[in-house]
Amino acid sequence: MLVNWHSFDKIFLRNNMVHDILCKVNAMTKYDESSIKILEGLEAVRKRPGMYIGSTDKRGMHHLVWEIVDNAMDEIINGYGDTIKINLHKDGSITILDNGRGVPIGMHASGKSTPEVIYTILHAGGKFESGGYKVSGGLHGVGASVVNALAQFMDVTIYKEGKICNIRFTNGGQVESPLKVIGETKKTGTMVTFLPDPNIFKNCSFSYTTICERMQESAFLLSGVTIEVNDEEDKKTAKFHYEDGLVNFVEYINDGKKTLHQVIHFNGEKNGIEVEVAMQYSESYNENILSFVNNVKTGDGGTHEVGFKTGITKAFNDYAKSNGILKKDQSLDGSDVREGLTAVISLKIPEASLQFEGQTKGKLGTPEARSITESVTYEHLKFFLEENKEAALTILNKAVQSKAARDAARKAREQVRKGTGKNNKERVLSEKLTKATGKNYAKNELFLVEGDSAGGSAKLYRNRETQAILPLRGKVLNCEKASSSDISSNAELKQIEYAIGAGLGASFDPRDSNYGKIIIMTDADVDGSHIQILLITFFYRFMRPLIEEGMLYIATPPLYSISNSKETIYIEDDEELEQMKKKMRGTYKIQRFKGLGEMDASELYETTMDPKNRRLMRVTLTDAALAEKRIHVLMGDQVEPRKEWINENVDFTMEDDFRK
Ligand code: 1YM
Repeated sequence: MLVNWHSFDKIFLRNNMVHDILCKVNAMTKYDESSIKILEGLEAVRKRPGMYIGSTDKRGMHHLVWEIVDNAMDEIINGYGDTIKINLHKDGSITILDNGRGVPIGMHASGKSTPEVIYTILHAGGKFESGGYKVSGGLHGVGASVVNALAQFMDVTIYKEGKICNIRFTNGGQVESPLKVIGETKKTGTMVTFLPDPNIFKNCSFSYTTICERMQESAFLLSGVTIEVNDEEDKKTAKFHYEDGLVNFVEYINDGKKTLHQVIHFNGEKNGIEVEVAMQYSESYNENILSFVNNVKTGDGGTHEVGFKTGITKAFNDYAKSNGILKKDQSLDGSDVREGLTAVISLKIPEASLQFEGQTKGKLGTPEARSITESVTYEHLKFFLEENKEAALTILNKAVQSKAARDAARKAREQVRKGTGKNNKERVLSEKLTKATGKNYAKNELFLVEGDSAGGSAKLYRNRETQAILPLRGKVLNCEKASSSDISSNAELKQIEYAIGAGLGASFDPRDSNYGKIIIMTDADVDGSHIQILLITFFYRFMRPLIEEGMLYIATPPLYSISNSKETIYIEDDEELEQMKKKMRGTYKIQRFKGLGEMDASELYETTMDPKNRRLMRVTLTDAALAEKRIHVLMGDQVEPRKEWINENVDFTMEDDFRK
C-alpha cells in the first residue's frame, strides 16, 4: 500500500477532525498502547450502547444507519457526489453507498490506514465536521466508529484515485483484514456494509418503511440528490429525487387535499443564518408546521417556529387592516391564520450559533433565529399578498371565518355552562353521560367506555367528584371515510362532543374542555382495539389540540388475575403471568378477563380507574406529517395502500392475544 502524503496533506488541511484523530493515534503510539486504547474506546460503546445511540431497540438499530448515511450526506452537501444507495440484505446486514470522493486512503506514521483510524477511534464529539454547518442527524452524530463497535462485521470499500480498496472489521471493531487494494476503477465513492451485533440488538431487523420515510424526508431537504432504497428479501425498491425540495415537500403533505393556492416559497439570509420556507393553505382546518435545522428535524419547534408564526400573523393582520377586511381595532389570532396551513421551515445555522433545548434536544434555542425567521417571513409574505390578491382574499376569508366561528362557539359554551342557553339539545344529548360533581375541570376525567354493561359498572364505583362516564354502544363511525355531515349527524360522536364541551374542528379549543383527561376504556381484544383506533381517528381529525396537549389517554385493563389464599394480583400480559405463577407457590387460581364486563364493579375501579393503581397510556403525536399519512393510509377508503402497509409492517407469525 502506497503512502500518499500529497493527497493526505490536502485532506489534513481541510479537515481538522482528521488532524485531531491522528494526534490521538500519535499520542497513543508513543506509549505503545494504541491497540489497547482503541479497543477500550470501542468496548465502552459496547458496554453502554444507550449512551451513544439512545437505545438498543429497533430505533437504536436504525440510528446506526442514520450515522453512516449522514457521512454520505455530508459529502454531498459539501458538493461531492449526488447519489446514495441503500440495500437491505437477506442476512440482516445493510449496505450504504455514495458517489462522493471516497474516504481518504492514505497511511499514517502510526502504521494505520486513515480508514482504520476513522472506523476504530472513538471521537469525543464523535462527528466528522467538514464545513461551517453541522449537518449531522440524530443524537449529536456519534460517528462511524460507534457503528463499527456495535456491528458483528463491517466491510468498507473505497473507490478512489483509480483504486478499489477494502478493509474489514469483525466482532465490534477488530481488524479482520487491513486496508488493501483489491482492484482498479474509474469511479469514486464509499461503500459501507455492516451487520448489527445480534447480542446487542435483540430480535430486531431493519424496516424498509422506516428507512424509506427518513430518506424521502432527506431527499426533500436536499434538492437534486437521488436516494435509492432496495430490499433484497421482499424485492422492493424506492427512489427519491426532488428538484424543488421544500415546495415538493408541501405538495406531498397536501396531496389529496383541496388547496387554496400555489405553494408560496421564499428564502432569506442574515448574520450567516439562512431561512427557507414553503407554505400552502388547504380547505382543512388542521395546522401542519414542520421545521428543520441543518437538515435535522426540530420536532419540538423552537425560536424559528415562533418567529415564523409571529411573521405570518403580522403580515395577514396588516394586509387585512389596510384593505378594509378588518376594522382597525380588530385582529386575527395566530390560530386563525394557521387554520388549514401546511408549512415546512428549514434553517441553516453556523455551528457556533447552534443552541438546542429540551430533553430530546429537538427544540431550537438560538435567539437570533426568531427575529431573522420573523422578518424574512413577514417581508416575503407581505409582498406575496400584495402581488396575489385573489389568493390573499381566499386565505383571509378563511381566517376571518375561523375567528367568527371561534367567537360564536365560545359564547355558546359560556351560555351552556352558566345555564343561560336557550336550547335543551345538550340535555338530550348527554342523557347517557354521568357527570362528575366537581367543578375543577382540569382535574375531571371523562371515561369513554365500551358497552353499556361496563359503563354501568364504571358508574357504580367511580370517584363521583372527578370521574364522569359516557358509555358507547358498539363501534363509532370511521371519520376518515365519513363526510362532515355524516359526522355531525352521528349520535355517538355528538355525545362525545357535547360531553367535552369545547367545540369541534375549527372551533375546538382545549381550554374550554370540561375534562383534563379523556380516557378511552375498551376490552382488551380485537374489537376493543378497533374502537380505540376509531376514537383516536375522530380525536385526531376533530379535536387534534386535545392530543397535542396530552389530554387523551387509553386505559389498560388487566388481562388476568391470579390469586391465592392471601392476595390477588392483576396482570397485564402473558410474560408477567408466567413469572407470577412461579412466584406464587402452592395453589392459586387464575382468571382471564375477556372483557371489562367480566370484572365486577369494584375490581374494574381498582385495576383500571383508580389513579392509585391504574396505568394509563397517553396518546401522543410526535410526528404530525407521519401521523397524517398513517391515519390516511390505515383508516382511509383506499384498500391497496393499506394492504401494502400491513403486509410490510405486521408480522402475522407473531403470537398475540388476539389468537388465544
Ligand atoms: C457510505 C458512507 O462515509 N462517505 C464519505 C466520507 C468521507 C469523505 C467522503 C471525505 C471527507 C473529506 C475528504 C473531508 C469522510 N472523510 C472523513 C475524514 N459514506 C461516507 N465520503 N475526503 C473524503 O471531510 O475533508 C471522515 S468521513 F475524516 F477522513 F475526513
